[in-house]
Amino acid sequence: MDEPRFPDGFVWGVASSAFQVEGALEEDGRGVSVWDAFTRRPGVIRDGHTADVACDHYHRYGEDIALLAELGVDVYRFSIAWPRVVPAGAGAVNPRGLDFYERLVDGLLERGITPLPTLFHWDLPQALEDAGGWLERDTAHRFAEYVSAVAVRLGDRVGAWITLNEPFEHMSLGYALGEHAPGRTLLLDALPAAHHQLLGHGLAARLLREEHGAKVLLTNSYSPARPARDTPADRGAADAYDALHRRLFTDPVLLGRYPDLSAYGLAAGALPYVRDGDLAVISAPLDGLGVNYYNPTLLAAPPAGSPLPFDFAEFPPGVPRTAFGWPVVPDGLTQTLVELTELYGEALPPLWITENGCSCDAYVEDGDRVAYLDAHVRAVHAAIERGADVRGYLVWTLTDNFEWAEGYHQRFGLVHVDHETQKRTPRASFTWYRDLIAAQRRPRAA
Ligand code: GBH
Repeated sequence: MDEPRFPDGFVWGVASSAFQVEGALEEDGRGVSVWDAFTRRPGVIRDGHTADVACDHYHRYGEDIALLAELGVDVYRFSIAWPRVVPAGAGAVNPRGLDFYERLVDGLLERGITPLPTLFHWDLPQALEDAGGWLERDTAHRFAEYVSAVAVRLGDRVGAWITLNEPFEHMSLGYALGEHAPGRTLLLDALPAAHHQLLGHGLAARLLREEHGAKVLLTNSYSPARPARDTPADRGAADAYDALHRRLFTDPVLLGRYPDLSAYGLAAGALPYVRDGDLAVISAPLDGLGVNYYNPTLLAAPPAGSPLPFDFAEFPPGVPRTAFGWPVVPDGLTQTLVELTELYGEALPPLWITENGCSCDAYVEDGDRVAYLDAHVRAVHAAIERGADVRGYLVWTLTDNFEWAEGYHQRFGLVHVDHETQKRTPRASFTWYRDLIAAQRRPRAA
């Protein structure tokens, strides 16, 4: 098949996050985050890996900017660590923390790369977690204060911000299932962490737009919920998962109302922690919706006595897998983009693929990753042809990094990192992506 041609002005980029790459956890006055504490608990991270050094990006950011420039990306999505900026989560701002992001932003701008910072990618200051974390309403207000401090320093150079990364994953893995920091296992009692993250998003969105004239995006993970078998019970399970995974984090933002979770056996009718006026804040105007896509989710009816109205099912053995074991299903990305377009209609802002990529074991010759990325770029193009307004595509991620509970075992980078020496080695996928970007920029044949 011919190379797909994307619309003029389509944006290409890569994404990363602070805790996964920076290291230097104790430098320049950074406070402790929930992930610092979690990675020190025995048995929660594969092989006891920590992110104390990660990719040493805090010191090697210049080298990483040079790699971005070589790649030719338009935009770099990174995240700002709240504990560097407000070490205790509330109160005093740490100017040295902001200095680092200023150096990074200035370095990007010098190379003509647009910075796209995420303001929260899961590294909550531990002091706030000690006070209840995202289960507490207060955390939303502390988030807005931290965002304000960042925008005051960087708002003259940063035109667009992503408030939150994947609030569903943070709620479910962090507060419901205990697989991520802060390691709580509250199951459905984790739901306030959804509302308070969204409230924080809304408060931050309002101040960024009104006080700084900035554009605001929210990034969710989208994973089409597919019934394992075409039976009413499995379709019901898929609907319930869809309500919890997609609609709970999209309806309030775009439509100003929550889905009725009780219809899916997920919660009592009213969510008691939702106060009058909250939904007006949460549905503040949005300039773009970030879509992180890895794979669809297959759902089956739950076993008797399950606390949840769905059960996860396995894709059939014939479906290819990444090194992480995740199924490779590119048409799920087209499906997600087309469904968002059809379901939210006029209420949907432009879409951005803010993460897509795969784990692959290869040192440099990562043909599996090239195949994965190529198929997913085509899937985005197919969605555009079917009417989805997609403005950009960002690969997860530039360098191999600290992959949360998997430690350094999963390698998602276009660039290999030797975690002993910190040596960066661009892979075949780096060259492939560089060439794709260059080809897309060439003027069209008349
Ligand atoms: C993102 O989360 C994060 O934003 C990023 O920090 C992270 O490094 C990156 O992805 C890679 O993990 O059980 O086979 O169906 C991804 C969230 C949640 C995506 C679980 C895939 C299920 C795979 N993911 N999910 S499977």
